[in-house]
Amino acid sequence: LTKPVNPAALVDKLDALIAGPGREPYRILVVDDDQQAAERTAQALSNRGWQPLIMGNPLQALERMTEFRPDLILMDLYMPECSGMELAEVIRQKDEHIGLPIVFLSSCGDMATRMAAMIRGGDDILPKDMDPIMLVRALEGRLGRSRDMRRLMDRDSLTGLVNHTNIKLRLASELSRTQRQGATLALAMIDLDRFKNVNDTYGHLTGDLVLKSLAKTLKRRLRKADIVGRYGGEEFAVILVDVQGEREALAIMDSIRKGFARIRHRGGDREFCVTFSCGLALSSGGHSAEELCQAADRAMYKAKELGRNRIFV
Ligand code: GH3
Ligand code: MG
Ligand code: MG
Ligand code: MG
Repeated sequence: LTKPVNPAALVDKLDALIAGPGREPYRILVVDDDQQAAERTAQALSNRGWQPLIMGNPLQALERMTEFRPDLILMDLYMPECSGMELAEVIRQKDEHIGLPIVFLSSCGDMATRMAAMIRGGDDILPKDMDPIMLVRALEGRLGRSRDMRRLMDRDSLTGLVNHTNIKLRLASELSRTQRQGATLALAMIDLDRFKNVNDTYGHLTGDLVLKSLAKTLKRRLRKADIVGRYGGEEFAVILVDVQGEREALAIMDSIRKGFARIRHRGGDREFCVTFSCGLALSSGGHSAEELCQAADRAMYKAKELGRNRIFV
């Protein structure tokens, strides 16, 4: 930093260094019909290293929620089309948004309004003319707690991967982005071959170690942007974002398949290998998460039928 250092900027910089790289920046959805006010707020959030997305219209905001996956919504209480309270009520109807912090900004501080805002789904109401740096500070603790809680809820405890519910939400988000950007994504469904045999021969704990080892292999070999989830017991789902096409997706998954099949697992004083079968489905938009899961699942069963330890598109 160059002297003279702005104290707030210094604290932000040090905080960012302590948090370390690799942590996803907080995503904040700013909903406000007043463009200038929204941009002032967004600037303060960006300065803190967070990622704001401004939506001037509540319905537009609702549409982009799936894809943007906000960590918090900062919303003007009064907007022409629909009030912030109405939007909060609609958002709260979805299971995945029950714990999503919604903070209102309002210049109206009377008790009746505050009560109504809380009752209708808000978590807090802050003054609209609040100093942006103070606003960032006010949101920070709330964001940290809600991320920590979601990390516990969204992850599978054995493998640390994204769990079933969450991988489907991530797929919906990536499909929406894929369509908007004219890109292509691939979904790979993986199922371990004859895994019941592994448990029966070497025991359940050894089976668990094999599941962990597959999770580690997938994480290590995929790109950072790709998303890996534990879809079920011995089933995994991989979202390959931005692939050129079938050939690339197939090459990526086939190299992982070969690599994993070479790993020697220990079971007591013996060593053994495990393989998996994989089904691939691609989309450039126009499919629901459910449809793509079904297509990848069908392809996976085809791979089993054809003799296992292979990939079917
Ligand atoms: P296939 O090649 O047809 O997939 O054969 P399979 O034996 O893998 O298939 P099946 O669906 O019959 O068995 C899946 C097994 O996965 C049964 C279950 O005991 C095991 N499994 C599921 N979840 C876990 C887990 O968390 N830990 C362990 N150790 N085993 C699990
Ligand atoms: Mg307004
Ligand atoms: Mg299975
Ligand atoms: Mg299996």
